[in-house]
Amino acid sequence: MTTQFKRTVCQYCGYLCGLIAKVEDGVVSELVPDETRYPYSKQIMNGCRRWKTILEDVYGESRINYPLRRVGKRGSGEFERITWDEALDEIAEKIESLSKHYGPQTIASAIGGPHTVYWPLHRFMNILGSPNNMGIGQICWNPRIWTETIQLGWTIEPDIQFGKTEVLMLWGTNPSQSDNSMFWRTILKLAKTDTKIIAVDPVYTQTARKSDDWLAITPGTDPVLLLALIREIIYEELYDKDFVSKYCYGFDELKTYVDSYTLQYAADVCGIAAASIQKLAHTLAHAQSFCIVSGRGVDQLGKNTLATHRSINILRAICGQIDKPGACVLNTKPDFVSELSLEMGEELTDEAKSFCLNTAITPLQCFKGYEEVLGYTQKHELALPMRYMTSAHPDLVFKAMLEHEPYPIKALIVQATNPLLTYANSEQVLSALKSLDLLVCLEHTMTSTTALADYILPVTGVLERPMLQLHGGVANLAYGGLAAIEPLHERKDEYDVYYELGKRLGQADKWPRKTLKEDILYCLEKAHVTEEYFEQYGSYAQAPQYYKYLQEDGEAKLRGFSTYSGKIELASTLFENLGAGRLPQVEIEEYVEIGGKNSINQSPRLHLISGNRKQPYNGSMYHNRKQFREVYPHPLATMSADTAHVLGLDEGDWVEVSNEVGSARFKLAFARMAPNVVSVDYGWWYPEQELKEPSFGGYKESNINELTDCDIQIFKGVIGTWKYNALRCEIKKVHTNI
Ligand SMILES: Nc1nc2c(c(=O)[nH]1)N[C@H]1C(S)=C(S)[C@@H](COP(=O)(O)OP(=O)(O)OC[C@H]3O[C@@H](n4cnc5c(=O)[nH]c(N)nc54)[C@H](O)[C@@H]3O)O[C@H]1N2
Ligand SMILES: Nc1nc2c(c(=O)[nH]1)N[C@H]1C(S)=C(S)[C@@H](COP(=O)(O)OP(=O)(O)OC[C@H]3O[C@@H](n4cnc5c(=O)[nH]c(N)nc54)[C@H](O)[C@@H]3O)O[C@H]1N2
Ligand code: SF4
Ligand SMILES: [Mo]
Repeated sequence: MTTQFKRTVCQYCGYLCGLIAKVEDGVVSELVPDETRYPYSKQIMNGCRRWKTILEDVYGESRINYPLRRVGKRGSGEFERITWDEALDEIAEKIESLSKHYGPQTIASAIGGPHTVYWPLHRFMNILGSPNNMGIGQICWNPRIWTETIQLGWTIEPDIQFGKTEVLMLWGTNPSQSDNSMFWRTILKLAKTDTKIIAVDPVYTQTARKSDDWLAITPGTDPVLLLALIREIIYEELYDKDFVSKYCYGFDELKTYVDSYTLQYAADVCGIAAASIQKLAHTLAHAQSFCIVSGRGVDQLGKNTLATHRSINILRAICGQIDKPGACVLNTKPDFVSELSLEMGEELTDEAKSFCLNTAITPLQCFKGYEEVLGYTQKHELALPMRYMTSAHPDLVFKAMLEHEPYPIKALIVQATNPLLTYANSEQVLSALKSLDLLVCLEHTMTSTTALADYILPVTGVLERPMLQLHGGVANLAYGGLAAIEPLHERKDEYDVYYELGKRLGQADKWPRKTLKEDILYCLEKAHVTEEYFEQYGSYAQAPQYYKYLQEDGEAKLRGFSTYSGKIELASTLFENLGAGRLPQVEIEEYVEIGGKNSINQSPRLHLISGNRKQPYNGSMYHNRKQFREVYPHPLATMSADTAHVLGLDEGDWVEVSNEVGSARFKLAFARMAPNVVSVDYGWWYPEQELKEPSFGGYKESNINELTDCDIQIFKGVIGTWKYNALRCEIKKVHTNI
């Protein structure tokens, strides 16, 4: 028997923690955390339940091991095993004939969160000539990336430093559940120091509990709070005058604009005492360094998402907290090959771009918007990843499937997402998927979505696949690890699937390298990272440099910021040209309707937060792990005991949460939180139920996306962000268990 010890990584969340695999005759018999690799900590590894299920996942019953082709009616759940050649030949033929008939834009793709690498898919689609990739690009990551790039010239990272960061604001994020790793450990350590931690969240989360102050904001009203903070800091002359006059553009306009955002107005709208807002403004303005980390709470607020991110950047800027130790650091150009080069953005022709559905409807998030911003960032050789930043609006893609307007979309490639559970408006998703001529899913397990597929392709994952996290190439930071074993059964890397399909569609010459590992090593080689180094250490990072805008940039000119004006954009002509106003535009009427004040509403209309993160689940993943279901057996709807009692509800009741879009059922739990708010888990399904029509794994029962919508008529705007938070719902007791 041969025994080897291989360094590899867990791939169940973005940290890619190092593991050492004991491999006996090609089979992993044991996994132990790699103590030499970042972000190792005994507490993290002990506290994380996910990596302990790796062997059961890789070798167990739940994985798909062979290519499958649908035999029965779509949705009948009947599939037969076929060979890879059959699968790839048939899919390539179908793609070719649909492209010939309708143009390549008829082929779309759907991606999910950062579970894998997407650039091989994007490369395939760029060469194929379709602009239509949809995913999470309007409601996760992009809003922050767009606003930082437009206002600050590039993306930033929080720079939390013990002893330097005086105030840490956790704005609409709950790392105790969503991170549970290094960042959460850092917060726990910071909580024991003098750093003041402030949580802005309608819910008194575990994160809020570790904070010094908790601001129980009314959902969706964040930009009002921010503009009031900005007003107070400006009107009390607490802002950094030197920094503002030298490096910021549009201060006078800003000052006039925020005039109406008084402390009292914000208090009325946000449900936070005026004195607390005032105190916060002064705390921030007097802090040597403050750091703001925002999350999903503000990324999913419809139009107010843009206003929130813009206002956060303004707040940082007027206090001089940009590219400064303990506050935030402007990222630098990656030393390795950028995501844009890996995805081969240059292959997408202008004609293909002209079929982008977003242009004119979401004028920033489209190729035109992308290229305009690229024009500024390129001054400093910075480039955002193209396919993420131009990702198609799902409502437009689904409507093009259903109504064939402005042209028909007939095929969808689904990679690492479960749209029937995680995309907005599950019923629209279902009808759209049913209408397709070709639905291909690259998956690990059977899901509600794969039940609708024509072909299900088994792909590799943890232990079998090398991985490199590049953060879209927006930072000079890359990390990952190699595979420990060869792919099991007939699983293939996603890369191989696209390369093989590409070859069948005449793309052979366009793929310079032939495997995922080759491309990963090629990418790192530019930063002088060898295979041996990568295997041993797994990461590439450089120490942050601060105050880069002061560096000389040829001819003794200061570097400044790669924005429209060369300064930090408090007011933005670019946003104005795109139709989003020179200063953050706030939508507020509907939030006030339910009442932001600290009184309980007598009407049954509530604020709905959909998408509470809970360990050990991730989105719709891991609901098939028995040991997880034992610790966390039910989908929860959480509200304050006071609100529940007014509605005649009690803890443990099964309730139906509903609105004009749909309904779903949850178990009621109590927590300390703002009045008139209900916060509901997302991604819930019942894999033990039949995976075929009509149940599709119980996708309807407790799926909060039965109540959400991404209707472009409501959410059109520069990015097209829709709402998963600050929605409306009603709630009533039901007498059936699930
Ligand atoms: N366990 C687990 N971890 C995950 C994931 C998962 O599904 N499960 N998903 C991953 C993904 S894709 C992402 S994007 C990240 C997200 O990570 P986070 O951004 O940390 O997401 P949440 O943990 O949901 O925290 C969001 C917080 O915002 C609050 N909130 C809701 N509405 C508002 C509002 O209007 N204003 C303010 N200020 N706050 C509001 C919520 O109450 C909640 O506490 O998590 C990642 N990590
Ligand atoms: N209501 C509501 N909806 C939301 C959110 C919310 O807060 N509220 N959050 C949104 C956000 S921020 C995000 S990021 C999305 C997340 O949405 P998704 O990414 O769709 O979420 P998951 O349920 O984690 O789906 C992952 C799927 O990919 C499969 N998978 C895992 N790893 C791999 C892999 O390596 N390769 C392949 N091919 N498949 C793999 C899993 O088996 C699973 O079926 O959900 C969004 N939807
Ligand atoms: S924190 Fe847990 S799930 Fe995330 S990579 Fe590390 S071991 Fe895996
Ligand atoms: Mo996300």
